[in-house]
Amino acid sequence: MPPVIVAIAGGVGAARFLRGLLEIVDAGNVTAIVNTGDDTVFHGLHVSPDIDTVVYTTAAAIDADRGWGLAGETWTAMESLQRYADHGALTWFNLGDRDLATHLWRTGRLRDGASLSEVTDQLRHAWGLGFRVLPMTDDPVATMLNTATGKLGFQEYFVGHHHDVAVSGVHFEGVLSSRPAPGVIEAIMSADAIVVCPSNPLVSIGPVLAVPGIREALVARRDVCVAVSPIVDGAALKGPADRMLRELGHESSVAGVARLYAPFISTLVIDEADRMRADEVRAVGLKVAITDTIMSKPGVGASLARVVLQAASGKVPV
Ligand code: FO1
Repeated sequence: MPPVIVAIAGGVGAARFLRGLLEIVDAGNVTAIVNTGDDTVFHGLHVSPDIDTVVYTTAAAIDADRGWGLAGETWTAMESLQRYADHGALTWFNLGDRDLATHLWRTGRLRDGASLSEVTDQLRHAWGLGFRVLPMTDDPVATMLNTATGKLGFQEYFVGHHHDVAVSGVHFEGVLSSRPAPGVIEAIMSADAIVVCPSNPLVSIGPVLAVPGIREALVARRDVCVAVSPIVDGAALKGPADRMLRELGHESSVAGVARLYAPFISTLVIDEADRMRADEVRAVGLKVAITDTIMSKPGVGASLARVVLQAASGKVPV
C-alpha cells in the first residue's frame, strides 16, 4: 500500500516541497494542512496567502520569481486604486487582477455561509489538484507581532514594513478558541508519514501547532513525523525566519530548529551545507537525514521528498 502523507505547510517553501512530493506519489494520498494565521481582509476581501501559494504553486500557476500570486499577472486594479491613495485607499498590499478573482469568489462564498475548508476544497478542485488542502482551522486566527514600531498584523509586518523591523513577541489572536478544521486530526492520526515543511517555524508552522489539539496529535505521531529544516547554513532561504529566530531567543541554525521541533518530530532533514552540525541535532534526541534541500533546481524537490518518506519509514540517509 502506498504511504498516506500529511504535510504541515506554510507558504513558499512548503509549496515547493509539495510540488516535489506530488512528482513521486499519488496526489490522492496527500493532505496538506496549511497555516491561516497570515489570512487577512483587504478591501473587504478575505485573502489566504499560504493556501493560495500552495494551490497556485502545485497547479504550476505561481509567479515563480515573486513566489506569490499568479504568473502573467496584470495590475490594472491596483494602478487604478492609486487615484484614491490620498483618500484612504490601501495600496501597499498588491492584489493582481487575476488573483483578485480568487479573493472575490472566496469572500462571496464565506459570506454565503460556506466554511473556509469547504471553499478551500473547491479552490483546489477548480485548479485541478488531486490532493487535499485543509486550512488549519475554519475559525479566525491572526498572527500578531510585537515590534519596535508597535503591535502589527502579519501582513503589516511582512509586506507593509518589508519584515525589516525588530520583533519582540509573536502571538496568535483567536487561537485558543479555535478548533482544527474538519479532517485535520483524523489525517494526522492515520498518516503513514507526516512532514513539517521547510517553512518559518515561528510564524508559519507555529500557528498550526497552536490550534488546540494539533500539536498534541503530532506528539502522538512523533515516530513518523519528519521536518525539513528551513534554515540552511544559519540563514533562511526566503523571508525573515533567521532574524526572527534570533530576535525571539532561539538559535538560527539546524540545532535551533531541532530544539523547537524535538517534542513532535523524530528526524530532521538538513542540507549538505550543515553536515558538520549533524551531531548537534542528534544531541537533541533526533535522527538526522542529510541531503540537498534547496529546491531552486528541477528535481531537488522530488529527491528531497523521497528522503523525507524514507526517514518517516525509519530509514535515514546520512
Ligand atoms: N508579498 C509581498 O511581499 N507583497 C505583496 O504585495 C503581497 C501581496 C500578496 C497578495 C496575495 C497573496 O496570496 C500573497 C501576497 N504576498 C505579498 C505574499 C504574502 O504576504 C507572504 O508570502 C505570506 O503571507 C508569507 O507566507
